[in-house]
Amino acid sequence: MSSGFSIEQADDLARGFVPFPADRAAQYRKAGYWTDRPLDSILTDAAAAWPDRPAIIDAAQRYTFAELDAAADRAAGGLTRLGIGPGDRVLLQLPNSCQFAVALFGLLRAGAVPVMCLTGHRTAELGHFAEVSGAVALIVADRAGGFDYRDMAATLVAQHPTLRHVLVDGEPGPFVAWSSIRDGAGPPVHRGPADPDLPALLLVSGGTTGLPKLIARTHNDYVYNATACAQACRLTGDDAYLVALPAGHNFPLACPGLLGSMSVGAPTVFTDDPSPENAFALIDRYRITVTGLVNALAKVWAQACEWEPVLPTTLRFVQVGGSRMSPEEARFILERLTPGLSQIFGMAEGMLNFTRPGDPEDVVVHTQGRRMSVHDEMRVVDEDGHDVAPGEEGELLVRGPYTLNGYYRDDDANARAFSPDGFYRTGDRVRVFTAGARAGYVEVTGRIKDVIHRGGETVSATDLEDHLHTHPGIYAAAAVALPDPYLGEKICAAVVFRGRPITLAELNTFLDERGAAKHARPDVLTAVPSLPMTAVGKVDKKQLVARLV
Ligand code: OOB
Repeated sequence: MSSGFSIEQADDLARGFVPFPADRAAQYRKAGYWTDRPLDSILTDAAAAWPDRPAIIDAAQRYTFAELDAAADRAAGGLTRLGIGPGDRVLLQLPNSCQFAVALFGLLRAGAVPVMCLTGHRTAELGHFAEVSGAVALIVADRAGGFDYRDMAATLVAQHPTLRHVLVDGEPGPFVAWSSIRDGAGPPVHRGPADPDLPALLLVSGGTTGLPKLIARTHNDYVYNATACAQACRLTGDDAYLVALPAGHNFPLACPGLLGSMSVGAPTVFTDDPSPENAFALIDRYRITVTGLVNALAKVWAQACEWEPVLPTTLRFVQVGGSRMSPEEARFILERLTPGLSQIFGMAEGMLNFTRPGDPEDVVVHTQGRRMSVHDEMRVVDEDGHDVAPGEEGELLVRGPYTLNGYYRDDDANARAFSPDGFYRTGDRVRVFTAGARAGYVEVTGRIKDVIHRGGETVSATDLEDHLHTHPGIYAAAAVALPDPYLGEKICAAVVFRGRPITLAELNTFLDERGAAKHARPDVLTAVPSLPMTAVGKVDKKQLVARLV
């Protein structure tokens, strides 16, 4: 192993990074959660233990762990010769494919810090990531999903001169071919990180308001995230994981995802086409046992089980998360798609909650799981920041062995998003059950700010959506605020109907029968063919409002 960082490189990476406080870091080491190993050691260890097992597979390629390990070192050699070195940030935006993993580990082995972009991000997001992170390079596909990433790269490099290199997987156009870096002649490189408490990679936040923020995850915290999640999900080498969501997202990357699967010697299959037809065929072909889905996709898969000729019968554990799922939706998925449903409430910022294999059905349907680690500290507070009584609703504040202590280079956000004692304010409204089988499990009841101020009343969008989702004629629904000269805001329900649309009057009769509060009913009902989605597939309310106004 060659030497790690120079002092200057470590200083530049550390600028604007908020580390774990020393006392808590010591505690996590003592508990054995932090092992002081670099993130790519997950691959090093897998290649040593199971060299010949399949590691990653896509429609065109496959690598064993030993092959991926060697490919990562070769790619690191190419990146190093290009001048990409320890601590350098590199925007990584590749579709779900083996090359995503080769590039990720190549960057880590070169000591560089990948910024995990999603394929749905465009110049606005990537420009922002380049600006904040000071990235020196961008790795993209030539084309994917009908979009030419080289055109976007040309715009980006013109606007962000710090982006010195663009590497293209496929036909490079005016840029450098990723294959020439990956397979170029020259010695392989395998660098260790100078400090496992420094960032290994940067994730992007999942919010739908404003531009995503950067989240630095350290080697120590992210190795723990992936390996502990794999253990809690009881993943073994007999499992096989399907990446159906964008691979750069925390969920399919490390919860347990690609990295967790690797840590137990299980293969990961990548697909860029999560349609039931394609995904079910892959699940059948590779005997996939585990995957992670957002709610909308899980519902599509569940529905498709009615007509698809090949059913995903090898699945033993299907994680669904990313946004709130009503008990009715959970039951729909449980009954139609898989008895192995697991709800997961996670965030790129760190903390994970999920239901475990073998949890009772009531827990799986009615909760979003329990914390991954006993060292995840949770507080539930009211508007004034005071702890609510046990079992009551409030905002979730968290800190722990894999939760960030500050966004990367964003003092303004950090002043708002963290309590003085270092808890991250999630913005999520939750209750933690105190008794029975659900004790210790969390229910996410909404976002603190996802409310509609109608007249003098504050209406929870989630509560109304939950009511709407119980209607048999409604496939999906989102409640949003629209401006109103008299009420300030009025309630608009945007609904995807299963068949014939129902009228507002019919809907209100239904809500009456369910006992929904009078002031919390839609003023406007709009039928839509589909709801707009974020890059990972959550309902994008900002875009929805823009469309409706
Ligand atoms: C996952 O991560 P992000 O960073 O895209 O989004 C995090 C936010 C959470 O703060 C919460 O508001 C929401 O997404 N969320 C849920 C949820 N899971 C996430 N809200 C209600 N119920 C759930 N089950 O979305 C993410 C990261 C890792 C694993 C799974 C999801």
